[in-house]
Amino acid sequence: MKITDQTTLKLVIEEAVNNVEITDVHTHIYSTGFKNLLLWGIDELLTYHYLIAEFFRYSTMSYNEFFKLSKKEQANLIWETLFIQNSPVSEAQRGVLTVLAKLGLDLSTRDLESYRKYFNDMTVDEYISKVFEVAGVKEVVMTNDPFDSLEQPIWELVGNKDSRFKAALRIDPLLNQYETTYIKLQEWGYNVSRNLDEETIGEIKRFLKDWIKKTSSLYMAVSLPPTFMLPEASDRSRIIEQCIVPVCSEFNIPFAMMIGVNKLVNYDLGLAGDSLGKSNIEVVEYLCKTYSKNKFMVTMLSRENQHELAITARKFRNLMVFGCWWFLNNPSIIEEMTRIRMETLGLSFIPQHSDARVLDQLIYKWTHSRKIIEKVLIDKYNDLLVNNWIITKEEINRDVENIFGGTFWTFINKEI
Ligand code: RAT
Ligand code: ZN
Repeated sequence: MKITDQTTLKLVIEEAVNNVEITDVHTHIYSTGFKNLLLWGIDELLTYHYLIAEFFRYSTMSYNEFFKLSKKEQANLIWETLFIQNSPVSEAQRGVLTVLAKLGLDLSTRDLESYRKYFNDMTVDEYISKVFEVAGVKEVVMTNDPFDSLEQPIWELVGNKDSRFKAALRIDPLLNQYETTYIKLQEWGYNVSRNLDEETIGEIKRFLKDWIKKTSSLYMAVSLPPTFMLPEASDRSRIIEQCIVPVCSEFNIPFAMMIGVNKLVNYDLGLAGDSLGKSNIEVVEYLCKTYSKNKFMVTMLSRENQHELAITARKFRNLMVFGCWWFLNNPSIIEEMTRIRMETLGLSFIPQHSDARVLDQLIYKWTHSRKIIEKVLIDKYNDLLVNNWIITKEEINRDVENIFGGTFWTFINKEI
């Protein structure tokens, strides 16, 4: 179907974006086999660490006192403070409302207990299917940490049985705290030492290969500080170049780098205490150039890095830019970043991931992002129409399928 006017164009784009089934390339949710690691329901939604940080903007309660409370008590306090005593206009606050509204709950009552009851009446299996359906998500990539003492035994015993959930091997401790992590590797039977001698390098590679196979990971991933540099005389630099890069190459999987987090600038806030800083784009250039047969997925946390990251992806086809990470997940910034990327890279990038930590968040993260990406697409296709470039419905569907999942899968399966 050829589209020759703006009204039809808008309707066709809206339909395509609303109906597309998403592959969410980075989340923190898990299939049911992972038991309590999968967070869901209203109390988890309200105690999301983004909201804990926002709660302390208003509250004078001590951090300690707050963290001693039960989850339900924390949720009550956050509801009262961020939703009743103040209007919930921040993106994370608005997100809770979008979830409840999309689930069909009546927000006019503001009755937290009745919302609790809705979740209590649901089994987790029913709820996973419900959330995937409402969010229009067909599959998600988890964050799988072999160093997590709760997660590790699950992989040893059960593993993942739900094909809607895919794995990604997350190796922060190996790259960011090798000085303590090597002891764990020793305990698990890998003959590593504090010094990265030849045998240790071989054993770290064996560890990585074992876990890629055990989890069927689609990519290896790490989050990194703004000071991340490479090459340099550090454990991290050596492990990346001598272990990660060759193992990723052997399995033809990308190395995903999430760059720019300053951990625990406020230690007392725990997970809510991390911040950000501007990072070095040179490190991305170095890796993409030096290891041109390797694939890299990169997202950066600072707004200031976004333009140069998009430009770097023009220079290196082995680089896939993805998502509006964490503090960038605000509508104004998502729109800006999506425009920069589309104007620079066409459709050859992954505009968004949800980063959902609570299952239910798939609903709001994707409801909000779909709308923004749709708005940018309408503008961009309109620019084509002005020049009498007649686009078809099929072409729009193809493009939308790609940016919401196809591009990721093509990159995963591609030999560079
Ligand atoms: O967005 C978040 O929830 C952060 O706490 C992090 O998990 C971040 O997304 C990460 O993957 O390190
Ligand atoms: Zn994350």
